[in-house]
Formats: sequence, C-alpha cells, structure tokens
Amino acid sequence: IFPDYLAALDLSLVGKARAAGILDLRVHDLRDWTTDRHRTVDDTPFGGGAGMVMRPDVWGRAIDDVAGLTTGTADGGGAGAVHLVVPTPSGETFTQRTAEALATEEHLVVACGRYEGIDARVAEHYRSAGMRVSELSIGDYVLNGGEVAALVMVEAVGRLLPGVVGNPESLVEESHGAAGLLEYPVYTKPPAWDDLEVPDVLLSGHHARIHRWRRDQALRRTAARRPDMVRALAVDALDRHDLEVLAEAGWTVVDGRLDRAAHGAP
Ligand code: JQB
Repeated sequence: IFPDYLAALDLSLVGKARAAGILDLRVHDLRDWTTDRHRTVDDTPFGGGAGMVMRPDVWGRAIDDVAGLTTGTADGGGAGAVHLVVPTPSGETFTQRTAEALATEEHLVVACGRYEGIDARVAEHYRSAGMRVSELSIGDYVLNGGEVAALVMVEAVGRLLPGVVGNPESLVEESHGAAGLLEYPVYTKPPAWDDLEVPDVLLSGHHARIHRWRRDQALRRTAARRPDMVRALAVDALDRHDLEVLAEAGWTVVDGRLDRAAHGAP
C-alpha cells in the first residue's frame, strides 16, 4: 500500500541493472485490487487483539494477477513458476544463503504487508497451489511494514545476478567471507590522515605478509564481534597461526570446537 517507498529501486546498482535489462522489476499498489469505495485492505483480527490485519481476498486477487495466474495473463508457468516472498518479523532469517537461493529464481513476487501483517491463509493458499512461499525476516527488530525488508532483499539478491556487480572479483572475495569470517579493515589514500597512518604492511608490497595480516585482522574482528561465527568455524580449516591469533583474542579449542577461554581460577 506504499509503492512510493520502493522508489529507491530506481537508484543505485539495482536501478542500473534494470536499465541494462538484467532485471525486470515492477512495483504495484495493493489498493488496485480493492473493490470498495474506500479501497479497504485491512480489517479487525478474529479472536481480538490490537491493530488490523490485511485481508486475504485483496491479497489473493493481487498475487494471482502479479504472478500471472489469471487465465490469459503473461508468464504461463502457473504457480510453480513463481516464488512468493513474504517479509515478516516471524519469518525464517534472510541470510546471504537465502539471497543466493533466491537469485536462481526466474520470478519472485514480494508481498509487503503493513499493520499486524497479512491473514495467514494467504501463505497457506499459495503453498497449497504449488507455489514456493518463503516467509522471511531480515533481522530481530521490529519494522512498521515489509517495504524496507523488500528493499534489503531485492538489493541483496539483485547484486548476485550476472552483470549487476561491475567487478565479479568482489563477489569471489565475499564468498571467502562466507568461509565464516568478517572482512578485514580496508584503507585508501592518503597514507597519513591527521595523526592516523595506514598500517605499514599494506604499503610494503609483501603480498604474503599482507595476506597474513588481513587474515589476522579478520580473525581478531570476528573474535571480538561475532562469537556465533567463531563457534561455527571448522577447526581443521584453521592453521597454527590462526589458532594463536584466536587464543590471544580469548578463544581456545575444546573437544574439537572453539570456545571462550576460561579466565582465572575455577
Ligand atoms: C507488518 C511488518 C516486518 C513485514 C521483516 C522485520 O507484522 C508485524 N508484527 C509485529 C510487529 C510489527 C509488524 C508490522 N509489519 C508487515 C511487516 C514487519 C515485515 C518486519 C521484518 N522482514 N521486522 N519487522 N525484520
């Protein structure tokens, strides 16, 4: 019901991909599928409670049309040709893995709700019709509607499409990040800014030392910021030096898994 919220999709990388014909992206207004004078999309929740819920009948007409399920409309693949994505705070977490999976899909429909969300029968109905339906959350915080989540998902998925990110090497480097570490810190000119200098090793031209320094930094950052990622590391993919860096950062191997090193006496 807030199509203007998605105007940002005309800008940036995704906007360029659309202009280049790599991506066909359309924004719709749910109220186009209302039938009453007030263009109503919501009603009170059965069972009581605060707020309003979006009506399944309006959403059903909208999704049938947009997904091309109405006889005589485009696509022709039926429900199986479309993957319906529903941003919701109660969904499974949208991650880079989710983005990679969605990037292989031919046709995504993203249903942006408002109020207390969309009547649960909508997801149920399209699953029963053979459509893949993913109820996804972009993280553990509360938004007022699905539009911002849709922007996040479209950007994350769109940049994985061949030809969207200018330099495919940046995608390769990130998939190293998918090997389970945060990225190392980056620097550019000037080499001295106020009293802050770029670390000497990066100006040295010693590629092996630069590589080791960056890995150390990635390990230290991950150890300090993301204990969940440290615990998920495969210990046999770490070398002796990695384990030394992690030990300095307070992590030790216990029963083949990384764990926070014990402090002081028991
Ligand atoms: C309505 C949304 C998010 C879509 C994602 C995320 O539905 C609600 N339930 C409880 C509180 C607030 C709402 C409002 N709301 C549609 C809708 C919130 C998505 C959302 C989301 N994806 N937080 N909130 N990570």
